[in-house]
Amino acid sequence: MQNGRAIPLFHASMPPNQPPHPLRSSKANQPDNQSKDRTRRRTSHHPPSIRETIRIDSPIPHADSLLPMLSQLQKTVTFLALLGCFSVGSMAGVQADERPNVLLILVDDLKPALGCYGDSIAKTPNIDSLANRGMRFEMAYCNQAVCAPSRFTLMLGSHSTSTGLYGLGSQLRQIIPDAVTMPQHFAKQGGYRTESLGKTFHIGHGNHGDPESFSVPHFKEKVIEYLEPASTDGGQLTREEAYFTNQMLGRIKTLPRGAAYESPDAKDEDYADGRVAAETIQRLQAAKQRQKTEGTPFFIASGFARPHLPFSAPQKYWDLYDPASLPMPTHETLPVDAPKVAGKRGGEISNYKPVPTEPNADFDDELKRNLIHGYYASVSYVDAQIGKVIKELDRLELLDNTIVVLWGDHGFHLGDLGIWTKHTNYEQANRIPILITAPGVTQPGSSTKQLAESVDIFPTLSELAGLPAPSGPQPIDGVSLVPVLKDSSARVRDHAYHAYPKRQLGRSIRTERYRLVEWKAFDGKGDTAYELYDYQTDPNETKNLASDRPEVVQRLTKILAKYPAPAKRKR
Ligand SMILES: [Ca+2]
Repeated sequence: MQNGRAIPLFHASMPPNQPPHPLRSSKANQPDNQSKDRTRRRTSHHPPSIRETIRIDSPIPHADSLLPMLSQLQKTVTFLALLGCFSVGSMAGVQADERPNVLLILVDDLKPALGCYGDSIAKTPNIDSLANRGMRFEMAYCNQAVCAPSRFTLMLGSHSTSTGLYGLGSQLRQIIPDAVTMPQHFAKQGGYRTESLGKTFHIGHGNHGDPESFSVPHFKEKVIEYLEPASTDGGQLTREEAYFTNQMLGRIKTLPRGAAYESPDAKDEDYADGRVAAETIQRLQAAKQRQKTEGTPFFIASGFARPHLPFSAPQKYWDLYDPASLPMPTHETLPVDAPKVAGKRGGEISNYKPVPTEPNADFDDELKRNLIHGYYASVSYVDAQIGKVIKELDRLELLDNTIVVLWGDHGFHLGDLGIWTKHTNYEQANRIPILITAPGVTQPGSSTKQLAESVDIFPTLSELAGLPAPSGPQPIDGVSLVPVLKDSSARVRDHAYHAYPKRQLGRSIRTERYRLVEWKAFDGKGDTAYELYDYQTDPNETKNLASDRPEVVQRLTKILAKYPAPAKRKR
């Protein structure tokens, strides 16, 4: 990757008396002593062997030697930009004292079922086009495969095993009252105006979001939504609608089940994601104006609900797919020798009709096909809404000074291993899309096999915006991916970590080749069970190899042992 080209030029475009800015300065990627100390403290959760052996500093070894060249380069930089000589997005025309804007796109339950991730079924031209603008992380993982905890890991930069925020109803401000979330950090350290639309923090199951995180009131929208009267037995409050609107939480099972999917002839804006896209467009227009008149950078978190269940999407998105050619699950049993605790039956999916309510009941082929069809239709629906937002960003000429991140909060089982939805430590529930476009830093259409976690986004965006690294008070588990954004072959970590609490807590290490899961009681007492999967020889996780490959288990267990003892479950 030709990362070296952009950095000195942006460095050069900065008046010498300005503080260094990471989008334009390689020097800023070399932490000063104070921030080095902070880095050490905040990454203390990571195995020293990894932290100490991987260089995460700038790929430009002698950035300071470029300083005498600044004046000359300064004169030429605009000219070169006008000639379109840069292979990376240009920041030309942006004043040095301006910080880049951030548009954070959160998509609920989105696995990499996207064209840009090689899914040949998915019709996702807009997300594919976004991927073409920046870097795609091929091996990105959530830290816990369920909505609320996953969003906390993103917004805090902390693993759920570090904070104890494991549940859908976990209350952030009760557990860490003074937590500084990513948008708070941007507002406090960078003077950003921070806004939140749709599903950003999880609302429901007793949770009410986090108003403290944003400069203006949250634009709230529905997650569970129906247009067809038949979907709600004629307009009744259904189970999942009640969960997501904090109603009748103690009596959910007395309510009727809503439909798992519907496909009315409807407009995009008839559902929440169409309205979130329309409102995001309005906010971008206002932000552009504000930037002109007041110089205020924006951090807009725009959260989309689909492809979360129910698969309620306009008919035209269902029509993009031929049901007969959809990929049906081929391996529908738990891996051979997997511990029972690792599996998942019933739960969320059973709260929708016509899904069987018996946890161990098999789904018939028609139901499976409809659910898979609904998932893909929902992905295409959300893709179209995201496309409108990106188009507006382009029209407003904001793309050159706006960092765009697309993130799925966790993956999704579509019948593989006999599992539907999420809530496991397996690949399909934990692998997520992460796309990052950072003007002047990322190469268009680049990709990397760097293992990345949700917790990495907070330190990454902070560094890109020239802000101090996040420092808590919550424990910071993420590392900045900026070296990788500059050079796709750079490495800042050699594994990803994720966890899921069930009767026991399952903590997992995912390397490029393997996944180890350790199942243990929260208090560490009693039996321990291990799962080991080799994705080189068994990509579909058909067999637990823990007893066959003790040397690999031992090696990965040593990494896991260096993480702090897991926090207790709290409400
Ligand atoms: Ca989710």
